[in-house]
Amino acid sequence: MYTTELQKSAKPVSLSNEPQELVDAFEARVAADEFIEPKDWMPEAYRKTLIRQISQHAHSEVVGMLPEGNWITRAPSLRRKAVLLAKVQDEGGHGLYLYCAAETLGASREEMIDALHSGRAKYSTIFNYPTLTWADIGAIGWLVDGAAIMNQVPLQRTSYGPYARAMVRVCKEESFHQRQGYEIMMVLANGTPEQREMAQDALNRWWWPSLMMFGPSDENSPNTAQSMRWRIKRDTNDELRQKFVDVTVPQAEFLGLTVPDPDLKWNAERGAYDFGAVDWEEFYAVVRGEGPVARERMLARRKAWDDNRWVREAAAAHEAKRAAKKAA
Ligand code: BYC
Repeated sequence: MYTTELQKSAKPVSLSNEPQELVDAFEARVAADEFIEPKDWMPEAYRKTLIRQISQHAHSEVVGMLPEGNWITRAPSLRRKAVLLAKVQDEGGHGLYLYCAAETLGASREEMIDALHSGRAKYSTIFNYPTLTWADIGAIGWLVDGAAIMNQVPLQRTSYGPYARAMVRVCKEESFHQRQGYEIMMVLANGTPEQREMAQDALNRWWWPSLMMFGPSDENSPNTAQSMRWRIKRDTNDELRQKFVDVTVPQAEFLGLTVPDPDLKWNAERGAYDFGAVDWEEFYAVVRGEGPVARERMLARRKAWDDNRWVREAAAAHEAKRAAKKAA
């Protein structure tokens, strides 16, 4: 319902210097739920919006490797290490599919990475919080990957073909990630009193930042109306946040843990949970780069880029040799 209202209120696409018949044909294809493919004509603003969202999504996956990568050597058993290693590798893979999807729109990998490293590009606020205990790895899998799935399942039907197809595999992997996190939480929640306390503490610290992952409230989301109209986004930020709360609260109850929100209450009339207000000041501060470990995250990314320069150079030299041999 809300979605329809937003779609109606969306401003029409800028037609300034784009041929009306091309715009009309594009809009008709989107309205018919056809995928738009790289070589198809598309409005410049649609291309730009996609490059913005897909590259930010890619950056989030790659920066998202850091908080968990930090725990690979400290995971409590060989099994936990192997599983976490696989998860972190998956996140790197997601980043690659997404950078490739953005490249099909004409963005260059170098430009995108440079925008991240220079602080011009955004990435998800969630990765600017520290992972203090092993329970944080459980909470990230359960809540952060859980929120990611909620947001990404509808993106499998986003209007841009390469982005939608990348999401199919990403969602399958995220669903494994969510389960591994929940399993860690189950073991801790049913463990010693100290382990239980650790699990509760992780839930206390990750709950609100996870709700912030869905972005600003709809009334303060400058991009939602147009992205819904173009079917890049299929649900609004608030709709997905509500769905996440409704699915996750019973999971917390099953663990015997308490969601840190005194206003959380089942609303039988709406068939959904009412929940407290997100601290938007904190959200915007983290978006501005003032998150607790924002500086460390960017230093780590820049260092990895610099330290691995030789790999990129060797790969380029190898490719040049191969091409020269082929041409000879
Ligand atoms: N953090 O108009 P809005 C993962 C920005 S990784 C930072 O609502 P939009 C994982 C937004 O970009 C999963 N910035 O924007 C990885 C916009 O700024 P600009 C990451 C945020 O795009 C490793 C401004 O605020 N998922 O799961 O319509 C380990 C206004 O917002 C945030 C994705 O990237 C935020 N939380 O909607 C474990 C999903 N929220 O660009 C797990 C794909 C908003 O106008 N992205 N902003 O300057 C999306 O679905 C949408 O871009 C969003 C925002 C819902 C995030």
